Amino acid sequence: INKIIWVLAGATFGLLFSCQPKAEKSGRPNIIFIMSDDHAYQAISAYSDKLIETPNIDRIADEGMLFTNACVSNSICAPSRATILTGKHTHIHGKIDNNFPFDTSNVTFPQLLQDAGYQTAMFGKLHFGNNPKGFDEFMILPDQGDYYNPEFITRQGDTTIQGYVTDIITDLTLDWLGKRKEEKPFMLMYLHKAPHREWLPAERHYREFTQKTFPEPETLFDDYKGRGTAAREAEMNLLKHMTVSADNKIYPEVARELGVQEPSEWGFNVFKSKYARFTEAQKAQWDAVYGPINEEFAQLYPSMNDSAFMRWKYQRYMQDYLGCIAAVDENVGRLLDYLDKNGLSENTMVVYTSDQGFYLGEHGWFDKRFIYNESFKTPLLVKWPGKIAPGSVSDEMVQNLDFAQTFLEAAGVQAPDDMQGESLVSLMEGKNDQWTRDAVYYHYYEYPGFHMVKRHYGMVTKEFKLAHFYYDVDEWELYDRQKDSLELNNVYNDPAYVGVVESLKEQLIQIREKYKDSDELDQMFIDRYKEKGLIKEK
Ligand code: SGN
Ligand code: CA
Repeated sequence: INKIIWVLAGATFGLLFSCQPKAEKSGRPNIIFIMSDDHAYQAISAYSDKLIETPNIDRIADEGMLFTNACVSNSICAPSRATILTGKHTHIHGKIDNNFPFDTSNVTFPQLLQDAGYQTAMFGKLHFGNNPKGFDEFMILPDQGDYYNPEFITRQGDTTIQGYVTDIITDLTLDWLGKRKEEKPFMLMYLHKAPHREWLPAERHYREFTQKTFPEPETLFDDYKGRGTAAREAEMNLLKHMTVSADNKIYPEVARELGVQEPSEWGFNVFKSKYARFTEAQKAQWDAVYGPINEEFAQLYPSMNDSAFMRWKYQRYMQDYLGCIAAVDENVGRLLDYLDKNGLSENTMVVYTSDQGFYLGEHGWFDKRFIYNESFKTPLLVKWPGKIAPGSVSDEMVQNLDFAQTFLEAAGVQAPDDMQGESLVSLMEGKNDQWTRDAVYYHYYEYPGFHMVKRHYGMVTKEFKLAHFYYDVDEWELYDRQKDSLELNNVYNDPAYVGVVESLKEQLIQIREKYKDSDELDQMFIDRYKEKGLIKEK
């Protein structure tokens, strides 16, 4: 009997003890998903140091893996975020553009992780028009959010926080990390608003960045010859469509006085509403740096020709855009330091990515949306000590579609059969032979709409990119990615590519079937635009 009592006592003690372990026994990893909004891979020094040094973001690649061929399936904000959460293409989860709200009956990976005992939290920009599901705690920006003194939506109500958005989102994130229960693993989504348009840097970066001059991309003065109607008609050219006030930060009264042709009144209104958000002290800091820029512009503008104006706009754009990145990089450093200091680095997978790529003057453009490289590719850096060898590189064609299954596999949770991506865990572990996908699918819908990029779908392999632009055109484009890395020559009608076109079109039919996309769905989404009055019937 004594023996039995001792065994029972031991079991009870063991049970009690196992209920309060410091860290979970099974060792399931924590997951931190860091995503910025519109952060081009060209502005991360792990990819290229032509424009900016990002030592903190680069640490993730130094300690882990750099993906050099990561891409999105629809290069626009909310659709990309919905794909990340659901592991499905946009025509399946239904969030095809920024206009329609996310259908919250979709199953998302955070819900599955939460069900599996993960603590979950989201801080920053979501842009869904509704609150995220599957999170113990969240503080999100309404819609696009603001750079200065931003408002946040929480389950307890809305609140405004004074300061700069990138710093605030990090403060909220670190605060939550400090308060979380240590006995459970966590999945944290840390989602920056920066460097989204209208590119307002933190005050501490105003001076440094506005004094810099950046190298111009070789296609800044692209004339769009050799491509189709879509490239020519897109409204994202620096000279023609970037606003001198909201984007380039010339005060509306200065621009008016000079008679600058603004693409629309809207640029003036955006500038005024953003400036109005500043406190008096913030206005003074702004004026101290941007005032002299305005004075200089007033001197130069009367004698500027188009190419000089284009060059000036490019520099102004880069100064503010890259200034925003500087704060993102510093704050990523704060988070990584926190993990190191608190013994969390070892068992945490840290991902850095963007909701899509972005044009930094390439082809004369800003914004995104196209299947062409700068918007299609997205940065992806991942560290996961013990699993990913430091300093490794993968050039496989991975997609934002793959995150959900990756995180579920890392957490040991079965992914639902209808998710459409592939877990990246084997690639991370260096088991490249287990990776079989060699083509990815792409589909963009938001047309007519901002920046007027036509609807198109396509397929991309390491060698080729095939795209079909439809709705108000019926045009095909083919790029030879190895011979034409700048994508300047559509070779769809080049006799040398007849065989390639034939075989890729066949593969495109198959990939559309594989992902359950179809002409009927394309039409259904067009009809949705008509019903909502987003397309005016002729
Ligand atoms: C805003 C921007 C656009 C941008 C869309 C979508 N204009 O409308 O330039 O393409 O957001 O961006 S702004 O000057 O008002 O910011 S997304 O990242 O949300 O998809
Ligand atoms: Ca975006």
